[in-house]
Amino acid sequence: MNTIAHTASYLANHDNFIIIPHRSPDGDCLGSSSALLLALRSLGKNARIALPTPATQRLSFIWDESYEWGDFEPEVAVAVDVADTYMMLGLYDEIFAKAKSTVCIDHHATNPAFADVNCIDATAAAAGEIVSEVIEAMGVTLTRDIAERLYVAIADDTGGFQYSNTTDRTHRIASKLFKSGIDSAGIMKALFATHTKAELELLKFVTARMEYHFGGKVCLSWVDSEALSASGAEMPNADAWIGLTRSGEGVEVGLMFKLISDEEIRVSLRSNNYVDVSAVAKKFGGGGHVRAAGVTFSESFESAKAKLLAEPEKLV
Ligand SMILES: [Mn+2]
Repeated sequence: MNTIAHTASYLANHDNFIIIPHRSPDGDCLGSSSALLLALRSLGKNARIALPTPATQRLSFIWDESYEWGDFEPEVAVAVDVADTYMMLGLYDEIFAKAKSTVCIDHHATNPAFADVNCIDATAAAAGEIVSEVIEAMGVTLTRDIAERLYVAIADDTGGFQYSNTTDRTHRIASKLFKSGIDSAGIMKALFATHTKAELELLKFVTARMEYHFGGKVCLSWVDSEALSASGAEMPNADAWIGLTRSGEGVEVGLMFKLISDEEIRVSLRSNNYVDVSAVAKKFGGGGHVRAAGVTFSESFESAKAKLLAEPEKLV
């Protein structure tokens, strides 16, 4: 594994970067990627971001079209917050595998270290914490734009500093970001207290469909094309309500099933206190963190549900 210092000097000694976040980009990977792009540009380097799937409206305030990958020959591909190569979808073959050299900056314990330079730290609450330290080690001045993107990254992956992954390191880094004049209240409101009307309509389906299992210790819900078309929402909007599945009193594990198609079921797993959902996800080829993980099934909803419910049964 490579250190922050090594990664920082590697980036400082190269040029023409393409930064790749994971598919369905969240605040952590988009905030970390855009902060890294701005930091590299402040050193006079070329940097672009290639998105495996588009960013949602929720995060548009940290995105600029000048970041977008277009006519650009990259030398170094940097995967940010990408737990494994498949999370880059087609961009892995198209860009990452073809780059002269590769870097991976990530905080997933399940990351197999797939790049030339691997800066992976599973104790970091967000990739944004690691990117903050890499940027500092490169000697980049923390502008308000860079600091706000790093703050979005860290706030999003810690649920607004609420989750158990939040540490003194998280707060120390956040404190440094405050010194660059960030609008913390505005960012928190945008991330956690603002929903589109379609998202709120979708919420009706999510709560109506909630099922409890194992004496109320496991709660699940599901979103399909019917719920999406009735609410006017899109599948990424379902992510706004994943946390609700574990918010019920007495619930340990929350499961949100996203029915992408008849044969593709994507499941988000969350836990509160003692179930390691990344271990559960890993059994079916997925991965993630102890309290937040994901897995994709290539089978029907009923069959994916039966398989997954057999797992928490052993754990809760
Ligand atoms: Mn992350």
